Parts: sequence; C-alpha cells; structure tokens
Amino acid sequence: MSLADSVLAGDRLALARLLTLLENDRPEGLAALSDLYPHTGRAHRIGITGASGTGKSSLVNQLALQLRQGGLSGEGPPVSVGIVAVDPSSPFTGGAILGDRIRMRDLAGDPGVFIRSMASRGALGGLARSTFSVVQALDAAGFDLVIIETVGAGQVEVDIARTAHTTVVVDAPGLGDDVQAIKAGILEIADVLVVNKADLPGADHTLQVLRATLDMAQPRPEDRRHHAGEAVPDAAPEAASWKPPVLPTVSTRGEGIDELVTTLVRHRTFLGATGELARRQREQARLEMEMLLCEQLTLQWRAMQRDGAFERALEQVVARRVAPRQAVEALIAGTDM
Ligand SMILES: Nc1nc2c(ncn2[C@@H]2O[C@H](COP(=O)(O)OP(=O)(O)O)[C@@H](O)[C@H]2O)c(=O)[nH]1
Ligand SMILES: [Mg+2]
Repeated sequence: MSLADSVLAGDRLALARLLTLLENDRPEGLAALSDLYPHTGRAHRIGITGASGTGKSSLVNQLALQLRQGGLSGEGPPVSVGIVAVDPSSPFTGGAILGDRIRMRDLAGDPGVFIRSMASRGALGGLARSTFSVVQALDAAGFDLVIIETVGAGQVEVDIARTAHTTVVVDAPGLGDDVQAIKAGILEIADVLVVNKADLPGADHTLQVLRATLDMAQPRPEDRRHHAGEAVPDAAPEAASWKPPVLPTVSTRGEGIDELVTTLVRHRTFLGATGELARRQREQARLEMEMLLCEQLTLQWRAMQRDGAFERALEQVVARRVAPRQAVEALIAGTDM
C-alpha cells in the first residue's frame, strides 16, 4: 500500500511518518501529499493565535476534550480532531513542545485526536509552508476539525492563521498586550476573540477594551468585501456581516468552552451561507501558490547565478554604492557588479 493510501485508510503511524517527511521537505512526502490533495477540503480549520502564555494550549486541550465528549452540539456524535501546535519561539525540542504534550495529556490515547508539534524551520516562509502541508495531510486523513495553534507574533503567524477557516485570537488580562495585539494587525484576522484567564483580576477590563476596539475597528461589510477583492453578489448584506464576538473563558477549569464551541459552529454556518467559505479557500490556495512560486523562482534563479554574484552585489549595497533595488535589477538582468 502506498503511503498516501495508508494515510487515507486511517493508519496513524503512516500519518506521523508523512508529517515528518513533510516537515523535512522530503520528495516522498511531497509526492504523497500531491496524491492526497484531492481528498482535502472536508475539515474545518480553526486557527488559535495570541501572545505566549495567554492559555492557548490549555484552551485547545479543553476544546478538543469537549468536542470528543459532546461533539459540536454538546450532545452530538464526537468529532475527530487534529491539532497542530506551532511555536517558532522555541526552536529546540524542549520546553514548549514538552509543555504542550503534558498539557494535552488528557487527550493521549484517544484515537480520535492527533497532536503534532512543530518548531521553527530555518528558511523564511518554511514554517508557514510546512504548516500548510501538515494541515492538508490531517485534512486528507479525515479529521473533522483541524486546530492550528500559533503564537501570534509576526507575519509568519498571520500567514499561518490565514490557512484557517475560523481564526480565534486569544488574549488574557494582565499581560498588557491588548495594544500589542492590535499593533500586530492580529485583531483584523480575528473571527472570534477569547479573553482567557477570566478568573484573574482585570479580565473585565480586557473584555471591555477589546469590545471597544472592535467597535471602532470593525469595517462595514461592503469595505471588507471590497478589500478582499471579490464581491459576494447574491448574499444579503445583513447575512454577509459577522461581528467577532468577545468571549470569556477559564481554560484551566473548562469554563466558557460550550459557548466557544457554539460560536465556532455558528461561524462555520455563516461562512457556508454567505459564500465566504469558498472565498477564503480560494485566498488560501492563492497564498500558498504565491509562496511556492516565490520560493521556487528564487531557487531556480540562484541555481542560474554565477558564483558569488549575489554576495558581490550585496557588498556594493552595504558600501552604499548601489541601492538594493538597483542591485536586484542588475542581478536579474545578469549584469555582474
Ligand atoms: N488562572 C488561569 N491560568 C490559566 C488559564 N488558562 C491557562 N492558564 C495557565 O497559563 C499558563 C500558560 O498556558 P498555556 O496554555 O501554555 O499558554 P500558551 O502559551 O498560550 O499556549 C499555564 O500555566 C496555564 O496553566 C486560565 O483560564 N486561568
Ligand atoms: Mg502553547
């Protein structure tokens, strides 16, 4: 049986092997993923992002437990959950990953749950790209839900969050990062906001600040669609707008998780009913293709260059004799400097 067939048949060891191949950019992995791609598109992808220590991993743990026990409605059949934890701030296979494993121990041994931790890849964009691949593999493997936990710090994390259908931004009181989150442009990608650690003092204040900020920042639906570059002509305007709710949770005690699950289901319904789901899926495919195109073109171009041409051009730029744009134009034109 091929690797792709084993993954489709539900073989978890084969899935783990595939994910390792994908993380290491191995051709066998990429070939298997190409075979699996037609089987993707079924999972609902939920991105969970926010500053370190806000309680994202604890929240993911609770979400998964809830979904395994009561499904999407609280009393429905359990849904299977694939979890990808991405933490570029811990490039070593120590701390955060071990922490995630331990916190997610409640889920260990449940065949309906699969947890994968990913650390940073060296190459720029490498982490986002390998995360896309891992999420696709979990989708093809048949998980109903794929949860992607990222530390919302920079562009890479925002890119990763964009692979989600529903993005949950997690904040917590006392971290002073209400403003930081807004700076990072992270609020703009939030479909749902969670103020976790609602048991701590200051939680009400954080809830208020976020609600007020959203009221100010919320673009009108028309603007949103204009910004997205694609109209949704057949959707009624009122149905086409979604105001991100702000929900308090205490993930250490499992409080507020029911409401979060209900909201996630409601958002999924909204996406489907307004055509936004199809639009997001198209944008995701576009983002991934553009990323791959940049990467492949750069690799091809590098292979064609005379040895040291880039370094020589770099010297000229560092010495301020040539502007970066001029240097790049010369490199592409093949004029050595
Ligand atoms: N008081 C309180 N602590 C929490 C809550 N959720 C998580 N924590 C604690 O916050 C710390 C960071 O949690 P973690 O889930 O690793 O955060 P992450 O870095 O965002 O993934 C841990 O010590 C958790 O036990 C909560 O709702 N209330
Ligand atoms: Mg975490």
